[in-house]
Amino acid sequence: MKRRPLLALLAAASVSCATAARAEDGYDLWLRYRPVEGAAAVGGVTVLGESPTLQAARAELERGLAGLRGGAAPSTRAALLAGTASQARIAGLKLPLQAAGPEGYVIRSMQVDGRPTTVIAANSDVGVLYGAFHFLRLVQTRQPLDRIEVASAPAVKLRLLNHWDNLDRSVERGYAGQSIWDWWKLPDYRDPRYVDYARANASLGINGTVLNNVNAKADSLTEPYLEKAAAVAEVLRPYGIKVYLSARFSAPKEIGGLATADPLDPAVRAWWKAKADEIYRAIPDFGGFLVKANSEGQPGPQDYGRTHADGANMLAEAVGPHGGVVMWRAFVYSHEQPEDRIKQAWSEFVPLDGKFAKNVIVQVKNGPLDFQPREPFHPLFGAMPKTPLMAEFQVTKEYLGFATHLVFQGPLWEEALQADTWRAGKGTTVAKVVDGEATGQTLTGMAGVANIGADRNWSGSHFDQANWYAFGRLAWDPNLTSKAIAEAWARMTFSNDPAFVKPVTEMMLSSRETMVNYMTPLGLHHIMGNSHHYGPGPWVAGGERADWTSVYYHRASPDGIGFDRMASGSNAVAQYAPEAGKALAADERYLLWFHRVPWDRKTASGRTVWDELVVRYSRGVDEVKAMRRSWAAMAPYVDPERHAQVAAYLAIQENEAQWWRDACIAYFQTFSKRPLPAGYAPPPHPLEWYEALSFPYAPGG
Ligand code: BDP
Repeated sequence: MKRRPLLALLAAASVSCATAARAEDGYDLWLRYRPVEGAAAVGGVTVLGESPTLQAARAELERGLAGLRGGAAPSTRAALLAGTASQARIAGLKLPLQAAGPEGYVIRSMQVDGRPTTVIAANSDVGVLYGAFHFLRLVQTRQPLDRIEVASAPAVKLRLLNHWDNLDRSVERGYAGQSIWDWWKLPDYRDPRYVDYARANASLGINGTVLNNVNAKADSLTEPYLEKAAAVAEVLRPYGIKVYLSARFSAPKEIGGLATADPLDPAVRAWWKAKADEIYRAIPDFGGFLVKANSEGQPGPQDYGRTHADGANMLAEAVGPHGGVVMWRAFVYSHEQPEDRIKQAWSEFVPLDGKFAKNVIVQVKNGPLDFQPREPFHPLFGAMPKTPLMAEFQVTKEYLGFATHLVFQGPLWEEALQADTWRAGKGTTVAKVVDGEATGQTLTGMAGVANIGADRNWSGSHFDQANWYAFGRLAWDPNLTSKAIAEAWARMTFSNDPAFVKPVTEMMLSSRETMVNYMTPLGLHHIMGNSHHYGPGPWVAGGERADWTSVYYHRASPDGIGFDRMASGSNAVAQYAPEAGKALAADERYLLWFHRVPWDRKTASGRTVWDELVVRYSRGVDEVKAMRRSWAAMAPYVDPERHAQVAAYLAIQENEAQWWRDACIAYFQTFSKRPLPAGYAPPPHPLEWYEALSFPYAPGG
């Protein structure tokens, strides 16, 4: 080999240092605090007060600014002053703190004692912490720092993660390794990672976390596990994050030795009261219970002929005196009911409107089925005005390609939140129901099923961190655009360079529609692999219940395809306000959700339904190819370690998009009996080949 002259080698090394940042493993999330221009102008940090929360705010500002300044000293000409209105120096500034409420903040550039100062002020310590993170975001994303005028308060009260984490550290539908909650070693060992978890959540304004799976074990409510939960609560408390637990409805029988869990039985009620008292002795600021009852085999009040309200109210009575809430899930369906599965929640809950105790909030998934790539919004939003209602989104991507598909969920959630329910006239968006504007409810909330695990990068993939991030930002402000969220995240997580930010933001924003194209175009739904939900499975039939199959939902036959949910069919459309139902039924994105149509029916493009399906499936694959190209061009802006992992995952995604396309086309063609439109390649394998694939060890099961 010819030796290169030393000089050339040195030059090459310095170029690669300047362009590709040092290797990163993703642990730092969007709180990387790498040097940015402009940070040097920020003055030294003064945080008034010494509570643990204020100490956390000070530590974050110091850590963040030290990193952002790249080791340079703070500017001596400017200052940074943070504190609550209880401090005379802050009160004296007469900032408009009224609107900030108990958790909001004001950030202002102003003269204080003759010096240009950035002031972060709030009514509470946690407001200061949230303000500190907001300020750091401004620096990280290179916003102008000399004329800041920010006032922000959360639109919803409960901004929660729901961990579907089991006591053995497995995570239901988790694709990021084991649970971060190391129950075995708690309470004695508190993984330092819990602090970083708290910091990341506080940076978004998340203020609660349900530690255990909704498919709960009663053991979580026993003394040893309460001690463990109390240890976690202690770590999270300074960051404004309350701990909640999923409660198993039959716990009084399983761990209480009672013969029944009937919510109207006085002994059962007394048991829950005593249990709640015990919990609050261990965790004085315990948030409350999350309950999945009478759904998918979980016990519940209906086992005793009682209603969801009877069950929820019993628990509400137990935690109420301590200020706790009960989040009662509306994700219910039972096999005895022959009704279209997507109608069941509405049928069971709407008659109970107004019957729940004040501290009960009904938790409703974004759509009426189950976190599909695309669903219309859940008809319960706006249909229970006398009941607090919170939205549940799935951050983990159970139906969206697990951790290896790059799918940014901002657009999915934005679509749901901005959907018009029409319940109090035009413009009654889901967001307005969720934040209480439409109903006047003051107990409001948003829950995200966490995608966090023990993987070094937290979420199983670098881009899935964006989904955690987006959920938190939307919980604070459900009217944020997914574009603004994607852009801020991309800047903080990777690079502020416009040559990076623009294409990557575009890739993120179109990624959801791309996934819909290669998985479930034109309103198809629930056609994934059985039980593990990995990959295509439109042929799934039989088994213990029809509504766990694919054929139940797509109903393909030689005559056509789709589920008739109009008046001629299940009439699920009637669960919406008439204007909303009309709009949804006319929207081609939901064609096969609401209608059963012949294969030759013309779509908006002028193509038949069959041709359009093939075109969309193929487009989805082409779009993933384009994502790969666009990511390949980003190499100069990203450290090699993260760049390579994203690139490798995109290759998996392309293969799997192709697999979805080919398997679905092979399957549906057996009914459509039509050729593929000209220029579209036939699936490389016969249908049987796809059907024979099996995945006994898919993660998240
Ligand atoms: C479905 C999941 C299942 C959950 C259920 C739920 O497949 O694992 O237990 O939702 O939300 O999406 O309770």
